[in-house]
Amino acid sequence: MRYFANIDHIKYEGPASTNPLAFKFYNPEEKIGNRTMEEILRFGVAYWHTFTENLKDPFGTGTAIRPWDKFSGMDLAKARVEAAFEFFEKLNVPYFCFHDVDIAPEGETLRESNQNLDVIVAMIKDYMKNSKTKLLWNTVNNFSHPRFVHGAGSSNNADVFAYAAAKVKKGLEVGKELGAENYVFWGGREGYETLLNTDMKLEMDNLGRFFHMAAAYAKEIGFDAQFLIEPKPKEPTSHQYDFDVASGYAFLQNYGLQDIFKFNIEANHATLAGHTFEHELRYARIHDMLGSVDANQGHPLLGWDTDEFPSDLYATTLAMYEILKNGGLGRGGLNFDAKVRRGSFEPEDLFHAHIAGMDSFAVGLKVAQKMMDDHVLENVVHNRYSSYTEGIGKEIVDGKADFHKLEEYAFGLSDIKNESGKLERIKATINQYLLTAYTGK
Ligand code: XLS
Ligand code: NI
Ligand code: NI
Repeated sequence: MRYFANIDHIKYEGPASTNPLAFKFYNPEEKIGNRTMEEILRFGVAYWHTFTENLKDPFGTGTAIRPWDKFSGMDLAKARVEAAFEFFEKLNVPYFCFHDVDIAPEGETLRESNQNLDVIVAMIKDYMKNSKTKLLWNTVNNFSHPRFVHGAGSSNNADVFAYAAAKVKKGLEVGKELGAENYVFWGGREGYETLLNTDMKLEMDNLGRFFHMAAAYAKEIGFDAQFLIEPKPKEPTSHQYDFDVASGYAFLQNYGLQDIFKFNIEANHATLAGHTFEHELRYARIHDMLGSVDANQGHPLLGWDTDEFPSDLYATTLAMYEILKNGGLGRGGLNFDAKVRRGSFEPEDLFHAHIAGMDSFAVGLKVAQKMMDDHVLENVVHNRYSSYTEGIGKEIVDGKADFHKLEEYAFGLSDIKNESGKLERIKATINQYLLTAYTGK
């Protein structure tokens, strides 16, 4: 307990608290329905943004002050593990997530990288024995190193395909060793810069092969984590193959992978794809493909993956509505794939950021649950589609109508009446719930 010496355990103190290092809304033990907030929200800390990130941007070097940065190499990697478990305990968070290169430095060779990983994984395993914090998911970074310049599983270079496969093989072994609930594939550089030099069909077929090989190996070693694909439309390549949930789902179906994978949905990736966060969650949910969530938010004025901590209560409410409708996240969770701003460089900011995010989702959970208890949106939708519960509408959904029947019916219509969608009224009602879920007034 030495990296955040001035910070005590973060406790729930309620909405009236003025202590910045306390939860105002996230009360882990509070029951919402028959589960606690902790059980429903399943918060996770992203190792890369919290312990590895130095807050550089394209115009300047890193600003982050991190007490463990006085070390280097493997000593730095070990110091980060100590800092991480101190942070997890003080924040009282049930999960964490990492890429291979976040926890251990790459060596000169693949073998050396794996040896570095073995040392740190053993250390993490040891720390996990005395910690409640478990591994939500791990993954490997197959995008930063120059060898992945043209992609990994979709690279034009078969040697790179092999190298990427070897890294995932190790990643699966690490996930098994640490008892990961899920294993994530974010496409990194799996896409193209230009079609002019790209064999799209071969690249996509190879990606399909890559995923099948990964699944086969996980089965072989008895690693039963849920596999997750994390869609993102652009950045770093101009087109990424896992553009959004809909295109990812089509890909999975094309390659016979739909029963092996679910989706890890990131808010900022949804908005980059021109969707709302709740759209992506809904699309996955209605196809029974919602696996886990990377909780963050984009900046409304910036067009890239800014990975901000979630603070927009409207967004967290609509996200939690989808998650509750899904019956929860199962083995998934809410991983803060989010980083503090470059100007928020003090170690304490890491706590403030997570507290803000956790409180925001706790509010979203409570408001969404209350709206569901009162059937607010369910009633709206039920009434709006009532034409399909009787008469010709019922015949359509029951499969008893054809074009002849519908034409005959249409000839008999004298005037067609539509009803208002009442969007403004619905939004006003949501505001009412947002403002009263805690006060009850
Ligand atoms: C990048 C992604 C990445 C994944 C894990 O935009 O969000 O951080 O979550 O590789
Ligand atoms: Ni992510
Ligand atoms: Ni992202």
